[in-house]
Amino acid sequence: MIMTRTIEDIREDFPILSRKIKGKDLVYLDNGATTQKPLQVIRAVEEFYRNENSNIHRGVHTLSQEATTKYEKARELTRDFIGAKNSNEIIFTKGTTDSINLLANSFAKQFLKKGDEVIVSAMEHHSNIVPWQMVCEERGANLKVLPINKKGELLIEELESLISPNTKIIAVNHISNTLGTINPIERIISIAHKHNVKVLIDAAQSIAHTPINVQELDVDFLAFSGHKMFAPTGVGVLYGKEELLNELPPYQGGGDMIKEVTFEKTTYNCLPHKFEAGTPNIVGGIGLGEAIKYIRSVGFETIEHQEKELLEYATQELLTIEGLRIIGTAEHKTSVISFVFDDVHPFDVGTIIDQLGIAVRTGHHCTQPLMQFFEIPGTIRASFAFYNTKEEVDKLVNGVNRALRMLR
Ligand code: C6P
Repeated sequence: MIMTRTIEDIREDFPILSRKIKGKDLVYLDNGATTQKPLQVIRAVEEFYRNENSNIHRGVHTLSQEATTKYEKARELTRDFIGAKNSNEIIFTKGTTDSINLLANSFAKQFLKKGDEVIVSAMEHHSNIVPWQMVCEERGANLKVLPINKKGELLIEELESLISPNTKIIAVNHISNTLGTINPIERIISIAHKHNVKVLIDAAQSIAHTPINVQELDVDFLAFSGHKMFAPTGVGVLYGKEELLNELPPYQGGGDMIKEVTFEKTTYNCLPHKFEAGTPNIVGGIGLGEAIKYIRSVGFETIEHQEKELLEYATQELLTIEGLRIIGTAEHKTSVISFVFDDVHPFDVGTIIDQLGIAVRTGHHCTQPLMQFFEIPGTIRASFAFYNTKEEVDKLVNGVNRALRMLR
C-alpha cells in the first residue's frame, strides 16, 4: 500500500501527542474513550470563536448567516461521509448516548406497546442498553438479549429464533468498545428486515476506523459521536431513513423544532430541525465537518492498514507477558485489546503505567453485563488509532511488565 504521508508526519497534526506526562513521552492508547484532535479541527474551533461566532437559523445578520452556512455545510459533509441520501436524515445530537436516547424515546412513543420486544446484544455499551430498558419498562415491552460466545462473538445463528412477531427493533453495536469485535451488521440487518424489524447500529467505535455507507447497509438508524472521530466533544449524529424519521414524534420541545406555536397547539418543523430543539453545539458541528475532511485526507486505506498492523503486533507482544489473558478474541477484530491477569487488579496496572506516561483505560468500560459474562471485575484496555506506533506498543508492554514486577 502506498502511503502519501508517514505516521511521524501525521502525528505532527496532533499537538497533544508531543506532550510529556510525568516527564515521559505521552503514549496515548485510550482512543476508544476519545480520540485526540488534529490542528485542522482545533483551528476551525478557534476560527469560529474569533471571527464567526453567532447563533444559527435565527438571524438575518451576516454573522448568523455565515455560521448557519458553515453548520449546514458540516451536515452535508456528514451526509456524504456516511452515504446518506439526504442531509435531512442527519440529526445533530450531543453524541452517541444522546442519539440513542432520542431514538429510544421517540421510537417507543410511536411503535412500542405492551408485549412488544426490543433486542440488544450481550456486548452492548450501557448507552445501548439502559435507554431501551427504560422505554421498555415505561411501555410494558420486553428487552431480549442476543448472546455471545467466550471469544466475544455474537451467536448470530440464534438471532432468527429470538425474533418474534412482537419484535420491533434490534439495537446492536458495529464494534464492541470492550472486546474489539466487529459484528456482522450486514447479516443482522438482512435477517431483521426479513421479519420487518428495524435496526439501530451503534457506530461509536467504528465510525473513525472503517468506512460506513448507510444506503449500502440499508440500515434504519445509525448513531455515533464526534469526539471518537477527531472532532470536539458534545456533538454526535443520529442518522435515520427519512421516511422513518418523519413518522417519529419529536424528542424534546423548544426553539427551532417548531413551525408554529400557540397555547392551544404547536406544529413541528421539518427534518432535521424537528429533532434539534434549542441552540445546538454549533462549533462542535463545524469541528465535526473539519474532522471528516481530516479523516478523508488521511484515507481509510491508511487508517485500516495502520490499525491492523498495530492490532497484530500488539496482540503478539502482549501475549509474551506472563499470565496475560486477552478478553475478546473474535475472528473479526479491530484495534482494541482488553486484557486481564488473575492475580493483579486492572486499576493497579493502569495507575502504575500512568506514571510512565501511558494512557489506557481500566474498569468495566460501561459494559457491566459483559464483565458479568466473563466473570471479571474489569479489564485493562489499549485502544489504538492510526497515529499510534509500534514503539508505543513496546512501551506499553515494558510498562505492564514493570507494573507486574512491582505488584507481584
Ligand atoms: N465508549 C469507551 O471508553 P458517548 O459517551 O455518548 O460519546 O458514547 C457512548 C458509547 C456508545 N457506544 C459505544 C460502543 C461506546 O464505546 C460508547 C463510548 C467510551 O469505551 C466511553 S464509556
